[in-house]
Amino acid sequence: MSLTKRSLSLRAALLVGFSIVVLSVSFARPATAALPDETEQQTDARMKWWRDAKFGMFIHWGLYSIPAGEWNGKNISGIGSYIQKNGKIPEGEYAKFQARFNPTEYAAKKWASLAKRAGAKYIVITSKHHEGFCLFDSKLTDYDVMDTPHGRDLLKPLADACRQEGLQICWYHSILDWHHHEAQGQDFTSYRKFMRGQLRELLSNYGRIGVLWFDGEWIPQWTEEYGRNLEAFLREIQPGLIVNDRIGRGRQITRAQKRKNVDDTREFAGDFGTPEQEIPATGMPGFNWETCMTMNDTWGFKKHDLNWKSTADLIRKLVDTVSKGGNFLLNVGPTSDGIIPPESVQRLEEIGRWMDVNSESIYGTTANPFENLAWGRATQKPGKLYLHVFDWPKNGKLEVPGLSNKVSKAYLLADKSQTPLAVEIRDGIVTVDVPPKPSDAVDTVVVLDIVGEAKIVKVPFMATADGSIILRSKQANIEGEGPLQYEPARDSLGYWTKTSNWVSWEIATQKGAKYIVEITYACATDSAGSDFIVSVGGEELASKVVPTGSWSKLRADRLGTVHLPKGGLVKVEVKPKNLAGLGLMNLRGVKLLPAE
Ligand code: FHN
Repeated sequence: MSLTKRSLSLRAALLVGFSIVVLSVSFARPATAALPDETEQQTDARMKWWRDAKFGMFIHWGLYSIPAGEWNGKNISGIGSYIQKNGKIPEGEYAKFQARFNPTEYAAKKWASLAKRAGAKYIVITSKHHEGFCLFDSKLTDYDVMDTPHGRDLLKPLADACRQEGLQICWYHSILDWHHHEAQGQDFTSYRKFMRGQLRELLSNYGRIGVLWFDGEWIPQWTEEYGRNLEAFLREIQPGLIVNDRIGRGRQITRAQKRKNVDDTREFAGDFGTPEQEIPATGMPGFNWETCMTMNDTWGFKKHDLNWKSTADLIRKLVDTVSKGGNFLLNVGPTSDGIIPPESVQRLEEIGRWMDVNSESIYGTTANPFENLAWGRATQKPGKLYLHVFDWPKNGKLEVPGLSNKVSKAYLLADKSQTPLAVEIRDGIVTVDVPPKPSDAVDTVVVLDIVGEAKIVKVPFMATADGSIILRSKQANIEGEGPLQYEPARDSLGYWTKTSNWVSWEIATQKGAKYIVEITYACATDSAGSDFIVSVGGEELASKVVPTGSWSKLRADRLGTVHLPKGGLVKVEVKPKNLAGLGLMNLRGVKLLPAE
C-alpha cells in the first residue's frame, strides 16, 4: 500500500545539497495497521476544524489535586501531577486518595461556558493521567471515579456541556501508568490490551471525540510502531479522530532531528507536534503543531504555585503561537472540590474580552509571511493581513517592511465602521498612519485589505520604535559556498567552518546615525579564539571569539560605536579573519543600539 504523506510528514521539500544520513528505521505501516490511505485533501478535511480553532483549554485533573503539591507537611517541588513520584508516595498510600475524591463543586456546564467565554474552541481533559486514576466510568478497572464518594462519570457531563456550547471535547490519555502497568505488575502486552480497551470505552461512550491527546509515550517499552498500530485501531472506531505525535515517538524523533539539525521526511504516527511550555522560535514549518502551556508552573493543581502569567503575557503567547501557524492549548488545574482556581478564571475571562474584539484575527488564520516584525506579530487570511501591534509606534507611523502587495484599505479591527487609515508605500515599506494611542495596550490589531496572497520581498532593516535595529540570524544573507547555515533548533547561524563564509544584512539608516554594535553568539570552549570583523557601512570593529561554554550558551558583546554620517542604505557584515578551532561561532544576531 503506497503511503500517502500524512500526519507529521514534512511537506517542505528536502533542502537541495543537504547530505542526510539515510535513517535505517522504516516507518512502513505494519500489515496489522492497515491505515486507510488518506489523501492530503482528506487529511485537510479531517484537520480543518482543529486548524481553524487555534485556541483550546487543557484541563489537568486527578487524585493529585487532593495533596495539591503537599505531602507529609512538606511542599513537594515539581508539577502537581507528579506528586506521587516527586513526593515518593508509596502506591498504597497514594491509592487512598481515591476514597477521598469527592468534587462536590464540579459544574461541567460552568467549565464549558468559561472555555467558550475565553474564546477556546475545544477542551482537552485528562481521562487518565500517569497516576492511572480514571475520571470516567471504566469497566476495566476499579481505580476510577465510580469507586469514589462522587461515584459518577466526570467526562460525560463535560462532553454534553461542550456540545451545548459548540465546543469540541477531546481526551488526554497517558500511556505511562504508574498504577495499572507498574503497581499492578501488568506485563506490557496485557497493559497494551488494557489500554486499548479503555480507549475503546472513551471513543464509544461519549459521542464524537475531536482529539486523543496522548502523553507519557517516553517509557522505554513504547515504540513508534505501537503508536502506528494504535492509531489504526482508534481510526477504526472514530475515522475522523485527530491524534497528537505522542501516540508514537514523534516527539523524540523531532527532538533528535532538531539536535542533529537533520531534515527528515520520515512520517510519525499522529497528526500534530506538541511543543510544551515553549513556542518554537520559528514555529514548526511543514507540521501541524500545538503549544501546550500552563498559566502558572504546574499542570495539576498546587496550592502554593502562585507564579501566574499575566493575561497580557498569555494573550501575546496565543498571538505569537498562531502567528507562527500553531494552536495554543492553555491549561487549568481544578481543585479536588472541582473548582477552577479564580486566578485561572480571571485570566480566561480577560482573554475572552480581547477575543470578543479580535477573534477574527485568530480563528481560521495561517502563519504570517513575515520573518520578524519589530512591533509585534501578524496573522493572515486570503486578502487580509492582521497586524498585531504590541509596541505602538510613538510617531504614529506603523511600518510594514517588505510587503509587496497593493493595499486597498487599512483600518483598526476594533473599529466597527472600519474608518480607513492613510497608507503610504515607498521603497518596499508600507507605512500606515495610526492613531496616537492604541485601542488595546496589549495587542491592537490593524487590518490591511490586500490584493492577492501576501508577498514579501527582502527590504532593508529599519529601526524599531526605540531607534534600535535588530538583525537576526534567520534573516541574514549567507555569503560564500560552504556549510554555514541557519539552525532552527538554535535560532542561530552554525556550521561556520570556513573563512570564505560570511553574513550580511542591509539596513536603512538616518543621516548622521551613531550606533553601539552588539553581537550575540555561542562558542564551545575548544573552538574559541578566532578573530572576526563586524563592519557597518564600511566602518570596521575587530574582535575575538570568547568561549561561552557550549554551542548553545549565548553571550552578548558590545564591540564599539560606529558613525554613519551619510545615512541611507548600508551593509552590516560579520566576517571571520581566521579560525582558531572547528567553527567560528554560532551567531544569534547583531543589534545596533542608538548611541547617545
Ligand atoms: O508529565 C506530564 C505532565 O504532567 C503534563 O501532563 C504534560 C502536558 O503535556 N505532559 C507531561 C510532561 O511532559
